[in-house]
Amino acid sequence: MKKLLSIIMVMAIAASFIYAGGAQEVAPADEDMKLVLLVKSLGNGFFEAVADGGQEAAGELGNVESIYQGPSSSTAEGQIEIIETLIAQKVDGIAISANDRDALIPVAKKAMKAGIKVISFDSGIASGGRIVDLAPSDEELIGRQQIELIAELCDYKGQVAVVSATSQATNQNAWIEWMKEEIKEPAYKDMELVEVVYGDDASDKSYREAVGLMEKYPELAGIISPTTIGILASAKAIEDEGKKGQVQLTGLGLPSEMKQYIENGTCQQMALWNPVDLGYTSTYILYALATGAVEGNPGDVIDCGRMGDVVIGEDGISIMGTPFVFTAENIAKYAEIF
Ligand code: RAM
Repeated sequence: MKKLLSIIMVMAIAASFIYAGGAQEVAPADEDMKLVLLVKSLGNGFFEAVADGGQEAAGELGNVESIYQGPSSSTAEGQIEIIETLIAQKVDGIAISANDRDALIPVAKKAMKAGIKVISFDSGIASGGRIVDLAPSDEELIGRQQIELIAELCDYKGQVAVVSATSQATNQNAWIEWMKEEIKEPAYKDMELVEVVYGDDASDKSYREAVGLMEKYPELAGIISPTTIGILASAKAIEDEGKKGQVQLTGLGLPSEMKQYIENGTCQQMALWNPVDLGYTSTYILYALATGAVEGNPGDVIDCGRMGDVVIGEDGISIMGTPFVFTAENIAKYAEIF
Protein backbone atom coordinates (compact mmCIF):
# COMPACT_ATOMS: atom_id res chain seq x y z
CA MET A 1 0.00 0.00 0.00
CA LYS A 2 2.82 2.39 0.92
CA LYS A 3 4.49 1.74 -2.43
CA LEU A 4 1.22 2.36 -4.27
CA LEU A 5 0.74 5.59 -2.37
CA SER A 6 4.14 6.93 -3.29
CA ILE A 7 3.68 5.98 -6.96
CA ILE A 8 0.38 7.82 -6.97
CA MET A 9 1.80 10.90 -5.32
CA VAL A 10 4.58 11.03 -7.93
CA MET A 11 1.98 10.58 -10.68
CA ALA A 12 -0.11 13.39 -9.25
CA ILE A 13 2.83 15.75 -9.12
CA ALA A 14 4.20 14.85 -12.54
CA ALA A 15 0.84 14.93 -14.30
CA SER A 16 0.35 17.12 -17.37
CA PHE A 17 -2.87 18.55 -18.78
CA ILE A 18 -4.83 18.63 -22.01
CA TYR A 19 -7.17 21.54 -22.61
CA ALA A 20 -10.48 21.05 -24.43
CA GLY A 21 -12.23 24.33 -23.76
CA GLY A 22 -14.03 26.91 -25.89
CA ALA A 23 -13.94 30.69 -26.16
CA GLN A 24 -13.26 32.72 -23.03
CA GLU A 25 -15.79 35.02 -21.47
CA VAL A 26 -14.86 37.15 -18.51
CA ALA A 27 -17.64 38.49 -16.29
CA PRO A 28 -17.73 42.29 -16.16
CA ALA A 29 -16.05 43.53 -12.97
CA ASP A 30 -19.23 45.07 -11.55
CA GLU A 31 -21.20 41.85 -11.86
CA ASP A 32 -20.93 38.76 -9.67
CA MET A 33 -19.40 35.80 -11.43
CA LYS A 34 -21.82 32.86 -11.16
CA LEU A 35 -20.05 29.58 -10.45
CA VAL A 36 -22.28 26.54 -10.05
CA LEU A 37 -21.70 23.31 -8.15
CA LEU A 38 -24.03 20.81 -9.81
CA VAL A 39 -24.19 17.66 -7.69
CA LYS A 40 -25.54 14.16 -8.29
CA SER A 41 -28.65 14.86 -6.20
CA LEU A 42 -29.89 17.06 -3.40
CA GLY A 43 -30.39 15.83 0.16
CA ASN A 44 -26.92 14.27 0.41
CA GLY A 45 -24.79 15.46 3.37
CA PHE A 46 -21.60 14.86 1.38
CA PHE A 47 -22.67 17.38 -1.27
CA GLU A 48 -23.92 19.83 1.33
CA ALA A 49 -20.36 19.87 2.65
CA VAL A 50 -19.15 20.41 -0.94
CA ALA A 51 -21.48 23.43 -1.10
CA ASP A 52 -19.92 24.81 2.11
CA GLY A 53 -16.53 24.68 0.40
CA GLY A 54 -17.95 26.57 -2.59
CA GLN A 55 -19.24 29.29 -0.29
CA GLU A 56 -15.92 29.52 1.48
CA ALA A 57 -14.06 29.97 -1.82
CA ALA A 58 -16.59 32.53 -3.08
CA GLY A 59 -16.13 34.53 0.13
CA GLU A 60 -12.38 34.62 -0.42
CA LEU A 61 -12.50 35.40 -4.12
CA GLY A 62 -15.02 38.25 -3.86
CA ASN A 63 -17.44 39.11 -6.69
CA VAL A 64 -18.29 35.39 -6.96
CA GLU A 65 -21.67 33.84 -6.32
CA SER A 66 -21.45 30.13 -5.53
CA ILE A 67 -24.66 28.43 -6.63
CA TYR A 68 -25.58 24.93 -5.43
CA GLN A 69 -27.85 22.83 -7.64
CA GLY A 70 -28.84 19.22 -8.18
CA PRO A 71 -31.74 17.05 -9.29
CA SER A 72 -34.01 15.42 -6.72
CA SER A 73 -32.68 11.96 -7.62
CA SER A 74 -29.31 10.89 -9.06
CA THR A 75 -30.09 10.81 -12.77
CA ALA A 76 -28.30 12.14 -15.84
CA GLU A 77 -31.63 13.39 -17.21
CA GLY A 78 -32.15 15.59 -14.17
CA GLN A 79 -28.66 17.06 -14.55
CA ILE A 80 -29.10 17.66 -18.29
CA GLU A 81 -32.26 19.63 -17.63
CA ILE A 82 -30.47 21.81 -15.07
CA ILE A 83 -27.50 22.43 -17.40
CA GLU A 84 -29.88 23.57 -20.17
CA THR A 85 -31.33 26.12 -17.75
CA LEU A 86 -27.86 27.25 -16.66
CA ILE A 87 -26.89 27.81 -20.31
CA ALA A 88 -29.96 30.01 -20.75
CA GLN A 89 -29.01 31.90 -17.59
CA LYS A 90 -25.47 32.44 -18.93
CA VAL A 91 -23.64 31.39 -15.78
CA ASP A 92 -19.83 31.61 -15.92
CA GLY A 93 -18.84 28.13 -14.82
CA ILE A 94 -20.28 24.76 -13.82
CA ALA A 95 -18.54 22.06 -11.79
CA ILE A 96 -20.44 18.79 -12.14
CA SER A 97 -20.41 15.57 -10.14
CA ALA A 98 -21.70 13.44 -12.98
CA ASN A 99 -24.42 10.82 -12.83
CA ASP A 100 -23.18 9.45 -16.16
CA ARG A 101 -19.76 9.97 -17.72
CA ASP A 102 -21.01 9.92 -21.34
CA ALA A 103 -24.64 11.06 -21.28
CA LEU A 104 -23.67 14.56 -20.13
CA ILE A 105 -21.14 15.18 -22.93
CA PRO A 106 -23.49 16.77 -25.53
CA VAL A 107 -25.05 19.27 -23.11
CA ALA A 108 -21.67 20.02 -21.53
CA LYS A 109 -20.26 20.72 -25.01
CA LYS A 110 -23.18 23.02 -25.69
CA ALA A 111 -22.42 24.90 -22.46
CA MET A 112 -18.73 25.24 -23.33
CA LYS A 113 -19.63 26.49 -26.81
CA ALA A 114 -21.73 29.17 -25.13
CA GLY A 115 -18.59 30.30 -23.24
CA ILE A 116 -19.33 28.56 -19.94
CA LYS A 117 -16.37 26.81 -18.31
CA VAL A 118 -17.28 23.23 -17.46
CA ILE A 119 -15.35 20.94 -15.16
CA SER A 120 -16.28 17.72 -13.42
CA PHE A 121 -15.39 16.86 -9.86
CA ASP A 122 -15.98 13.83 -7.61
CA SER A 123 -17.63 11.79 -10.39
CA GLY A 124 -16.15 12.59 -13.78
CA ILE A 125 -17.48 13.39 -17.22
CA ALA A 126 -15.45 11.68 -19.97
CA SER A 127 -12.93 13.81 -21.87
CA GLY A 128 -14.57 16.05 -24.43
CA GLY A 129 -17.32 16.95 -21.98
CA ARG A 130 -15.26 18.98 -19.52
CA ILE A 131 -12.03 20.95 -19.32
CA VAL A 132 -10.78 19.56 -16.02
CA ASP A 133 -11.82 16.56 -13.94
CA LEU A 134 -10.97 17.02 -10.27
CA ALA A 135 -10.71 13.61 -8.62
CA PRO A 136 -10.67 13.48 -4.82
CA SER A 137 -8.06 10.75 -4.90
CA ASP A 138 -6.64 8.14 -7.25
CA GLU A 139 -9.31 5.63 -8.37
CA GLU A 140 -7.01 2.65 -8.06
CA LEU A 141 -5.93 3.61 -4.59
CA ILE A 142 -9.53 4.07 -3.41
CA GLY A 143 -10.73 0.75 -4.87
CA ARG A 144 -7.83 -1.33 -3.57
CA GLN A 145 -8.04 0.28 -0.14
CA GLN A 146 -11.71 -0.68 0.19
CA ILE A 147 -10.83 -4.37 -0.17
CA GLU A 148 -7.98 -4.04 2.32
CA LEU A 149 -10.26 -2.41 4.86
CA ILE A 150 -12.96 -5.08 4.65
CA ALA A 151 -10.38 -7.90 4.60
CA GLU A 152 -8.88 -6.67 7.86
CA LEU A 153 -12.33 -6.68 9.44
CA CYS A 154 -13.26 -10.14 8.10
CA ASP A 155 -9.93 -11.80 8.88
CA TYR A 156 -9.33 -12.23 5.16
CA LYS A 157 -12.15 -14.81 4.91
CA GLY A 158 -15.67 -15.11 3.53
CA GLN A 159 -18.14 -13.55 1.16
CA VAL A 160 -18.30 -9.80 0.68
CA ALA A 161 -20.73 -7.70 -1.34
CA VAL A 162 -20.93 -4.10 -2.48
CA VAL A 163 -23.81 -1.67 -1.92
CA SER A 164 -23.01 0.98 -4.53
CA ALA A 165 -24.67 4.22 -5.62
CA THR A 166 -26.23 4.24 -9.13
CA SER A 167 -25.21 1.73 -11.79
CA GLN A 168 -24.00 4.60 -14.01
CA ALA A 169 -21.93 6.51 -11.44
CA THR A 170 -18.49 7.20 -12.87
CA ASN A 171 -16.70 7.25 -9.54
CA GLN A 172 -18.22 4.18 -7.87
CA ASN A 173 -17.93 2.12 -11.06
CA ALA A 174 -14.24 2.94 -11.39
CA TRP A 175 -13.58 2.10 -7.75
CA ILE A 176 -15.48 -1.21 -8.02
CA GLU A 177 -13.35 -2.24 -11.01
CA TRP A 178 -10.25 -1.77 -8.84
CA MET A 179 -11.88 -3.70 -5.97
CA LYS A 180 -12.35 -6.61 -8.39
CA GLU A 181 -8.65 -6.40 -9.31
CA GLU A 182 -7.43 -6.18 -5.72
CA ILE A 183 -9.44 -9.18 -4.55
CA LYS A 184 -7.61 -11.36 -7.09
CA GLU A 185 -4.41 -10.93 -5.04
CA PRO A 186 -3.26 -14.06 -3.15
CA ALA A 187 -3.87 -12.41 0.24
CA TYR A 188 -7.61 -12.60 -0.47
CA LYS A 189 -7.75 -16.20 -1.75
CA ASP A 190 -10.33 -17.09 0.93
CA MET A 191 -12.55 -14.15 0.08
CA GLU A 192 -15.16 -13.78 -2.64
CA LEU A 193 -16.91 -10.67 -3.95
CA VAL A 194 -20.35 -12.21 -4.50
CA GLU A 195 -22.47 -9.31 -5.76
CA VAL A 196 -22.71 -5.60 -6.46
CA VAL A 197 -26.12 -4.01 -5.78
CA TYR A 198 -27.22 -0.43 -6.36
CA GLY A 199 -28.95 1.77 -3.77
CA ASP A 200 -28.97 4.76 -6.16
CA ASP A 201 -27.69 7.07 -3.40
CA ALA A 202 -31.19 6.92 -1.93
CA SER A 203 -31.39 5.90 1.74
CA ASP A 204 -34.48 3.69 1.46
CA LYS A 205 -33.30 1.79 -1.61
CA SER A 206 -29.78 1.35 -0.18
CA TYR A 207 -31.30 -0.02 3.04
CA ARG A 208 -33.49 -2.50 1.15
CA GLU A 209 -30.57 -3.64 -0.99
CA ALA A 210 -28.40 -4.21 2.09
CA VAL A 211 -31.16 -6.23 3.77
CA GLY A 212 -31.62 -8.18 0.53
CA LEU A 213 -27.94 -9.11 0.48
CA MET A 214 -28.03 -10.39 4.06
CA GLU A 215 -31.09 -12.52 3.25
CA LYS A 216 -29.61 -13.88 0.03
CA TYR A 217 -26.19 -14.66 1.55
CA PRO A 218 -26.77 -15.89 5.13
CA GLU A 219 -23.01 -16.36 5.54
CA LEU A 220 -22.15 -12.88 4.30
CA ALA A 221 -19.01 -11.68 6.07
CA GLY A 222 -18.88 -8.09 4.93
CA ILE A 223 -20.45 -5.19 3.06
CA ILE A 224 -18.45 -2.51 1.28
CA SER A 225 -20.47 0.60 0.54
CA PRO A 226 -18.42 3.23 -1.32
CA THR A 227 -21.09 5.90 -1.00
CA THR A 228 -21.91 8.09 1.98
CA ILE A 229 -25.64 7.38 1.61
CA GLY A 230 -25.14 3.63 1.12
CA ILE A 231 -22.81 3.08 4.07
CA LEU A 232 -25.16 4.86 6.47
CA ALA A 233 -28.15 2.85 5.26
CA SER A 234 -26.12 -0.38 5.41
CA ALA A 235 -25.07 0.29 9.02
CA LYS A 236 -28.69 0.68 10.00
CA ALA A 237 -29.68 -2.44 8.06
CA ILE A 238 -26.96 -4.53 9.74
CA GLU A 239 -28.12 -3.46 13.19
CA ASP A 240 -31.84 -3.92 12.40
CA GLU A 241 -31.15 -7.43 11.05
CA GLY A 242 -29.27 -8.32 14.23
CA LYS A 243 -26.11 -8.94 12.19
CA LYS A 244 -23.75 -6.61 14.03
CA GLY A 245 -20.46 -8.43 14.60
CA GLN A 246 -21.34 -11.04 11.99
CA VAL A 247 -21.50 -8.79 8.92
CA GLN A 248 -18.63 -6.30 8.90
CA LEU A 249 -18.99 -2.96 7.18
CA THR A 250 -16.64 -0.54 5.48
CA GLY A 251 -16.86 1.97 2.65
CA LEU A 252 -16.76 5.70 2.16
CA GLY A 253 -18.67 7.52 4.84
CA LEU A 254 -19.17 11.01 6.16
CA PRO A 255 -17.71 11.12 9.70
CA SER A 256 -20.52 13.34 11.01
CA GLU A 257 -23.11 10.81 9.84
CA MET A 258 -21.20 7.63 10.72
CA LYS A 259 -19.76 8.57 14.11
CA GLN A 260 -22.24 6.53 16.14
CA TYR A 261 -21.67 3.40 14.00
CA ILE A 262 -17.89 3.77 14.12
CA GLU A 263 -17.95 4.22 17.87
CA ASN A 264 -20.31 1.31 18.54
CA GLY A 265 -18.33 -1.02 16.27
CA THR A 266 -20.91 -1.67 13.52
CA CYS A 267 -18.42 -0.10 11.11
CA GLN A 268 -14.96 -0.29 12.60
CA GLN A 269 -13.16 1.51 9.81
CA MET A 270 -14.02 3.45 6.68
CA ALA A 271 -12.39 6.01 4.42
CA LEU A 272 -13.17 9.36 2.81
CA TRP A 273 -11.65 12.69 1.81
CA ASN A 274 -12.75 16.18 2.75
CA PRO A 275 -15.81 17.20 0.69
CA VAL A 276 -15.47 20.83 1.83
CA ASP A 277 -12.03 20.93 0.18
CA LEU A 278 -13.51 19.40 -2.97
CA GLY A 279 -16.12 22.16 -3.35
CA TYR A 280 -13.58 24.83 -2.42
CA THR A 281 -11.00 23.63 -4.95
CA SER A 282 -13.59 23.14 -7.72
CA THR A 283 -14.70 26.75 -7.27
CA TYR A 284 -11.12 28.04 -7.45
CA ILE A 285 -10.51 26.04 -10.63
CA LEU A 286 -13.69 27.38 -12.24
CA TYR A 287 -12.68 30.90 -11.25
CA ALA A 288 -9.21 30.54 -12.79
CA LEU A 289 -10.74 29.27 -16.03
CA ALA A 290 -13.55 31.83 -16.17
CA THR A 291 -11.26 34.80 -15.51
CA GLY A 292 -8.81 33.53 -18.13
CA ALA A 293 -6.01 33.25 -15.53
CA VAL A 294 -5.38 29.82 -17.04
CA GLU A 295 -6.62 28.34 -20.27
CA GLY A 296 -6.17 24.80 -19.13
CA ASN A 297 -3.04 24.08 -21.14
CA PRO A 298 -0.84 21.07 -20.33
CA GLY A 299 0.93 21.57 -17.01
CA ASP A 300 -1.19 24.53 -15.92
CA VAL A 301 -0.89 25.27 -12.24
CA ILE A 302 -3.89 26.84 -10.51
CA ASP A 303 -3.66 28.79 -7.28
CA CYS A 304 -6.38 27.23 -5.12
CA GLY A 305 -6.18 29.37 -2.00
CA ARG A 306 -5.63 27.37 1.19
CA MET A 307 -5.35 24.16 -0.86
CA GLY A 308 -2.20 25.49 -2.53
CA ASP A 309 -1.31 24.94 -6.17
CA VAL A 310 -3.25 22.35 -8.11
CA VAL A 311 -1.51 20.85 -11.14
CA ILE A 312 -3.74 19.84 -14.02
CA GLY A 313 -2.72 16.44 -15.30
CA GLU A 314 -2.97 14.37 -18.41
CA ASP A 315 -6.43 14.29 -19.98
CA GLY A 316 -7.44 17.18 -17.72
CA ILE A 317 -7.40 14.97 -14.66
CA SER A 318 -6.21 16.42 -11.40
CA ILE A 319 -5.92 14.32 -8.27
CA MET A 320 -6.25 15.92 -4.86
CA GLY A 321 -4.78 13.59 -2.27
CA THR A 322 -5.15 10.35 -0.39
CA PRO A 323 -8.23 9.21 1.52
CA PHE A 324 -8.29 9.43 5.32
CA VAL A 325 -9.15 6.28 7.26
CA PHE A 326 -11.53 6.79 10.16
CA THR A 327 -11.70 4.59 13.24
CA ALA A 328 -13.04 4.96 16.79
CA GLU A 329 -9.74 6.67 17.60
CA ASN A 330 -10.15 9.70 15.34
CA ILE A 331 -13.80 9.86 14.29
CA ALA A 332 -14.93 12.44 16.87
CA LYS A 333 -12.41 14.99 15.63
CA TYR A 334 -13.41 14.66 11.97
CA ALA A 335 -17.14 14.46 12.71
CA GLU A 336 -16.97 18.09 13.75
CA ILE A 337 -15.52 19.15 10.41
CA PHE A 338 -17.55 17.18 7.83
C1 RAM B 1 -21.85 9.78 -2.20
C2 RAM B 1 -21.78 10.15 -3.67
C3 RAM B 1 -20.43 10.77 -4.02
C4 RAM B 1 -19.29 9.97 -3.45
C5 RAM B 1 -19.45 9.79 -1.97
C6 RAM B 1 -18.34 8.97 -1.38
O1 RAM B 1 -22.12 10.91 -1.45
O2 RAM B 1 -21.99 9.00 -4.42
O3 RAM B 1 -20.33 10.85 -5.41
O4 RAM B 1 -18.06 10.56 -3.73
O5 RAM B 1 -20.70 9.15 -1.73
